[in-house]
Amino acid sequence: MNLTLGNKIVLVGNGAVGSSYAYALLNQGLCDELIIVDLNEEKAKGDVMDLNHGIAYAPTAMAIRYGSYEDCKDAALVVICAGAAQKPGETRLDLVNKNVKIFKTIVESIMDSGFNGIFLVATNPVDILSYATWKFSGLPKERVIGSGTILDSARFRYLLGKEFDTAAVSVHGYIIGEHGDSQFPVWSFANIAGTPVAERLTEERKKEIAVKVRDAAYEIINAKGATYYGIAMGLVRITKAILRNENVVLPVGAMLDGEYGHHDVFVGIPSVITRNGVKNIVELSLTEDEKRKLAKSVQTLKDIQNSAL
Ligand code: 6V0
Repeated sequence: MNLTLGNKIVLVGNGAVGSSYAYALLNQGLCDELIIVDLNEEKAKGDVMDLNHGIAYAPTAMAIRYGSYEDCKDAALVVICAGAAQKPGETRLDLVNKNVKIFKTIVESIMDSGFNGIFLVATNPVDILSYATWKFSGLPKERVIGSGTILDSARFRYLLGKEFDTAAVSVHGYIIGEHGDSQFPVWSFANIAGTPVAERLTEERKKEIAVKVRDAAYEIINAKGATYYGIAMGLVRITKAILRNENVVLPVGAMLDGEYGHHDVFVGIPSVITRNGVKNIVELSLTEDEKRKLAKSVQTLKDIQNSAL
């Protein structure tokens, strides 16, 4: 990557997720410049004004303005939250064809600007659209990151934290695979301060927790129409890992290239994140059952990928 790039971020898609991301970014003072691009120019300009009125109380100064794809030229990071959202009763995968089309136009316009940074993708179905971004952009796989299972893993850690009355930050565990119905928790690695949690839970309780994590989006969408705060925090966490070159392990959407025996597919998987994007994928020693579940999740994604791209 071009390390002369500063920490300018372009946000494409300023709906519920995008605007929550912008707000979380402002609160954490992570970049000097934030450009917002959206088809709905009026709403985006309104948000730009509103966000600017919070700068006096933000941790650092930030230039926030409405912009265009031309602004991606010297951006370190382009975050895409644009597209159609999941409707009640609709699975994430139902959205695929609609959003692949939108992404072709968006990603090609971004690349036409001369963009040479990192893509972070949140739009659903996120694993397929991360793959589409990689394909349409022609960038090395390391420079396209999906939000993957960052949110699902946070939901998992939150629930385990409640279960054991321990802060979620002290709970370590990953949901891996598709950001969708075939995802699963890696129980063999879930721990609090190195102490495995699986052996302290009944099979029935483990199943309940996994289902609660998997179906959380449906529950929230039924209650309020969309989910956005949790994913916004997850996106900001990934943004921080990139811009601060953290070398931290996060469960993001990364391209498997032989890891876990799979190729040519983006899935949520623990990965080391740096200023250059995905430095490497962490290969957990999965149990046979977990390997089977990952293979099933990969196959689900590949079937859609093959028909949509
Ligand atoms: P929203 O509130 O409808 O916002 C979508 C935004 O995209 C709107 O502002 C549109 O104007 C804009 N838009 C649409 N087409 C274009 C285009 N061609 N160019 C520029 N802007 C465009 O949806 P919401 O913000 O709720 O969700 C956005 C996406 O995030 C959806 O696909 C969700 O399913 C997805 N989510 C992903 C999550 C994850 O874990 N990865 C979590 C929650 C939602």
